[in-house]
Amino acid sequence: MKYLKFLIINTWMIAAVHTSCARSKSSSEPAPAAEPTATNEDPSSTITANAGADTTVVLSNQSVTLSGVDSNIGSKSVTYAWVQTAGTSVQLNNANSVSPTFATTNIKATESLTFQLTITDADGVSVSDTVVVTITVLTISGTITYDLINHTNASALDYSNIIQSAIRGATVELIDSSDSSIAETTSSDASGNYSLPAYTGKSYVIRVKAELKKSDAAPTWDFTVVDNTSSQALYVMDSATQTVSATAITLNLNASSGWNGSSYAATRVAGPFAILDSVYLAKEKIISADADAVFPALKLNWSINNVATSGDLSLGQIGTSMYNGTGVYILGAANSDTDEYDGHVIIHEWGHYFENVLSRSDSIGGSHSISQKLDLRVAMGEGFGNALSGIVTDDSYYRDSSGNAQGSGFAINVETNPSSSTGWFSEYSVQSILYDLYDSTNDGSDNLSLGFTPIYNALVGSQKTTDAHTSIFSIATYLKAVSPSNASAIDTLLASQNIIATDEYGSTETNNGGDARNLPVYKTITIGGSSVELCSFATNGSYNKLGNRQFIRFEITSAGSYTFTANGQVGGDNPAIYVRKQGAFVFGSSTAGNESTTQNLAVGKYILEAYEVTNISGSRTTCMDVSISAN
Ligand SMILES: [Ca+2]
Ligand SMILES: [Ca+2]
Ligand SMILES: [Ca+2]
Ligand SMILES: [Ca+2]
Ligand SMILES: [Zn+2]
Repeated sequence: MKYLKFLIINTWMIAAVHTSCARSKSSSEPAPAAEPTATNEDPSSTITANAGADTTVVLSNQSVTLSGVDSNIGSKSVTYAWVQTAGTSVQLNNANSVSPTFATTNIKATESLTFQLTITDADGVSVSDTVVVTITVLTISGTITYDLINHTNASALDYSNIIQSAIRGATVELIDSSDSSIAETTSSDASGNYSLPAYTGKSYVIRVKAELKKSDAAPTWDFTVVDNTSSQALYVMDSATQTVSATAITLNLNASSGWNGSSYAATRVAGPFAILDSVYLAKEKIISADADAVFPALKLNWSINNVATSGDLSLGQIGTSMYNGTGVYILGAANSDTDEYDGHVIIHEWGHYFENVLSRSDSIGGSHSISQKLDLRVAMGEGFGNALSGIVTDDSYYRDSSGNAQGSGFAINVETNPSSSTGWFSEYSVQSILYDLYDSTNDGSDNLSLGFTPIYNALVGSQKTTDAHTSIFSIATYLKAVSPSNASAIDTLLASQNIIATDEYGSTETNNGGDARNLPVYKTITIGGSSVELCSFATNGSYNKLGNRQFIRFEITSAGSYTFTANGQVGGDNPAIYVRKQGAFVFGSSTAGNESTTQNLAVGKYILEAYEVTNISGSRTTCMDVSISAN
């Protein structure tokens, strides 16, 4: 503490110890050692400044008052000017008074603020002093967890082994009990820890939201777990009321499974947080490959009423866990099929969202299983979803629990390389290839450990703009292009699944899936030339199975009007044709009987899909002649 001239003791509102004073008449004034010149002045004309004593206050909703001192002013007229010189900026009210105030509402952690008072007299002589105000912030902090139920080796839920696992990245709010307003918001960290600054003397509820949100700068995301049977209300977990007095509060919260040993007897609070944590893992995996990923908003709809019956989504009739192009829906009906703890199922469906918004999928969806021969677009999408669930979790076992007391289930090891029904039409082949490309466990023909980044780069790069349909041919071609040193090892892996991918069209493929009519994968056609024969058949099942739909690739080199015809060879045939460009719908024609349609097309490469309409749900072999002519 140092006074320039005459020390005059005053009272001050904030009592403690001073720091320093300084005086200046001008910026060129000598250091204090030279100040004795000022002693020639009339003492009564010399002013001093005292900004009050350093102090500590506990954060509250009360404003803090600074207290300057009227020192040795005598009859002089002086002005006061307070400025903040250190610490998080606060708004000083009445900064030109002796005792200004400031609010601490933007102080979030204990810190010291420094303020300087300058008193200037009518002669322009000014003197200054500083004061340090330390704001002690009391927090409510702790760890948030949910009851994680893992699987038995038989893929049932293992209620004898419930682990309290961190709720990571979730929004945590401090709700002011007096008016239910949101006082503070944060997110839990990767260990489930949170900390919120609270005001002494107030009461709060801690609310944990089943959401992952970040919107400030890339990467950004917006994932929410909502109840589709309750107007898509967001799931939350609230604490008991906490009153802050003189000390910080430690408050750990756990979302309970609701399991009482034999059934779900209480609210299944943990369910939405289990879903959220699978999404957290998936999001983190993408960010590991792309630190600037921007995820469009996604709602994950879950309810204990979500049953394996199709119908009204708002009643829980979701049919199966699925992505419908807008949202993800997750089964939740106990004693039938619950999926909130089946993380691979959730990540598989999230993978369809990823394909839709950040990559590209031309899949037409529909029912499928790993043993079936599928439309190549479906095989790619479903195989990718299964592979992604293994990649994200670094657990190759895709498990789906179900049944009474969630006591049964099945598993698919995506690491397993199938030995039968292999090929470009098999999701089993696709998932094993994609997983083997990623993983570092060599098995079979797998000697590759590319990690996720090259797969991600192919998915969000060339796969989005392929002129072919999205398939194992396109992704494999682009993976070889981005890692040419691994091209031959990738070919070896593909060959072990009876796949030859020399280009995105599979032009040199020889595996016909048991029917010569499936090759080439994309037929070619001469515009204005002879018709091309395609055969649609359902020997592998209907709608989305291999052989239902056949493809022709063609290129328009001159924009204009073109006529497309598809004529069945037998009475009763009902062909339909669709044309797409880089996966986007251009036109479709599906009338009774044969098709003939005239369309204006821009220059570019297109894929024509033709099929027998009966094969959407039934079985009929229809061979048709397709032609394209310029008008
Ligand atoms: Ca399940
Ligand atoms: Ca591998
Ligand atoms: Ca492997
Ligand atoms: Ca037709
Ligand atoms: Zn799927």
